[in-house]
Amino acid sequence: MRWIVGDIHGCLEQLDHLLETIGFRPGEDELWSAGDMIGRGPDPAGVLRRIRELGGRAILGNHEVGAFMTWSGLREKRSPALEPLYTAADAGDLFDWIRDLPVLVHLPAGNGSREAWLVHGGLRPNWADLAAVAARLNQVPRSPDAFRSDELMFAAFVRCCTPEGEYVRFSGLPDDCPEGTRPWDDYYQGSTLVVHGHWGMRGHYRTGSILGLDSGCVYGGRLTAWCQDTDRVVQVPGLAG
Ligand SMILES: [Mn+2]
Repeated sequence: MRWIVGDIHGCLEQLDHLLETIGFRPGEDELWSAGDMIGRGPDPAGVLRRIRELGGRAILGNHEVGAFMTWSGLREKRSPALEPLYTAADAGDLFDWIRDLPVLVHLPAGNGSREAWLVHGGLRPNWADLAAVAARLNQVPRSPDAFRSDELMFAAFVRCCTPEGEYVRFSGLPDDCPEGTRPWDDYYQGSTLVVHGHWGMRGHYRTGSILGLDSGCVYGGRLTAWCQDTDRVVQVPGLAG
């Protein structure tokens, strides 16, 4: 079974609870994070280690982008919640792994299941050939400068954007997108399912071709996982407020 988990944000206990609840079988099942494994929550290094020790995979979320930029000296902001990661004995290893995480991933269909694209924030309106975009965004080894690329930032940060593909910093509800912008998925014309995280205020939702998995675990919401093979959604309670 292939499981995709929404934004974990350093909530190791909740991740472990979720894995136990779904009966995750290391070596048999496949684990994916939809990005934002770290940031805000209590144990960022623990979450990264757990995912890696289970053979799990992940895409880049905006919190991984920000943390990597701080780690590599590209930005000064140092979030206190990430100190345990910056000072971990294995920080070098963990950041080497983060540096080369893909940004946009195609998850092939299994037995009767639907294929999907996985991205943390969303897709740009003018991205027609997603395989070509993924090939650009997922190129490794990734140079630190690649973290500043418009396309990479868009995929990891967007919630509301213009039809031309300019995103705005906004974290409220989809109906309240700033003037001139709409939720990125309003522009999506494809029929392939797109699975994303990043929009905790919107929570877990499903439309015909979009599946949102960020249900605000670190804000006292829930941690959500979706099984691509069975189309099952499982949730556990998030960090207590
Ligand atoms: Mn995010």
